Amino acid sequence: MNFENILTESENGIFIITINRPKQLNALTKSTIKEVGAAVKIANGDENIRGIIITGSGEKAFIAGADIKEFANFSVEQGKELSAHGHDVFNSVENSHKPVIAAVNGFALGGGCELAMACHIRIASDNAKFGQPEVSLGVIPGYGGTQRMAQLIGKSKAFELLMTGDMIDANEAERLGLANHVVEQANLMEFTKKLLTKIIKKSPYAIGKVISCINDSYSNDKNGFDTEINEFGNCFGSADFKEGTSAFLEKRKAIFTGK
Ligand code: DAK
Repeated sequence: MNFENILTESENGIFIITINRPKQLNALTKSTIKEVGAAVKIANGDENIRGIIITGSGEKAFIAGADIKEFANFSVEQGKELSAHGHDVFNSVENSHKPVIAAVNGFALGGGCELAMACHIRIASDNAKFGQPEVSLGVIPGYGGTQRMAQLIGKSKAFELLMTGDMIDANEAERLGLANHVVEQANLMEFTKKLLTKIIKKSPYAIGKVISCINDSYSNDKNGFDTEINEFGNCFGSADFKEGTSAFLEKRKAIFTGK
């Protein structure tokens, strides 16, 4: 598939999605969001891919928000329609059964911060800045930011960040639990790939179930504890469980298939 606004590449089981609009600081247009959704779907459908990294092009920005030029003249209906579509795409990132890591290489503002928060893990470069400046523009976060920010850093700090529109630096993001790690920009991709490589060597079946269980604990219509009981049981019927336990007993490295 040909993309206009993103680059994709795969190496050693990792699919890298790079938002590629550096002149606009990788601001998200409608079609960019659509392409991200399509790329995540491709990665999830490819059995050679075991994990996904989302990053931004250049050294300045991960994503500096939704494209303000594009949404400046939206009507109420267009706003709702686009928000619903964005939610579908960002939910597909969060619910991807393959692990998704955001390599945040600079500004992660508005929709950019929201996309990073939809990922399972965030690694920030030391120049990264996070924020939800929507209230400065007269809107609120429209891609899950009001929900995921509170889930990640707690209600009190989420209120402050979303009501002031302030940016925070990478170290503060790490302190608040928004970023998992902060690394020098030059090492960002190497560190992120190393972490993801460690994860994808584990059972893909079990990793997918960890994702469902944690996500279900934040869902209104599901109970994460029930999901855990159910999926824990299901693990015993998986080829990965047989392989993992056999490999341990035979003192060798497991070769997981994800089945
Ligand atoms: N949209 C469009 N262009 C952007 C942009 C953005 N969000 N952010 C930066 N750019 C463009 C700038 O216009 C400039 O373009 P030229 O003037 O060169 O043509 C270029 O990128 C470089 O930016 P600056 O010259 O401003 O660079 P600085 O280093 O001086 O400043 C900055 C960097 C990140 C602090 C600054 O660019 C900035 O404040 N950017 C805007 C940040 C922001 O407010 N982002 C939007 C957050 S609100 C929706 C759902 C969700 C949303 C909206 C609608 N619907 C469902 C409808 C979400 C909204 C948001 O994300």
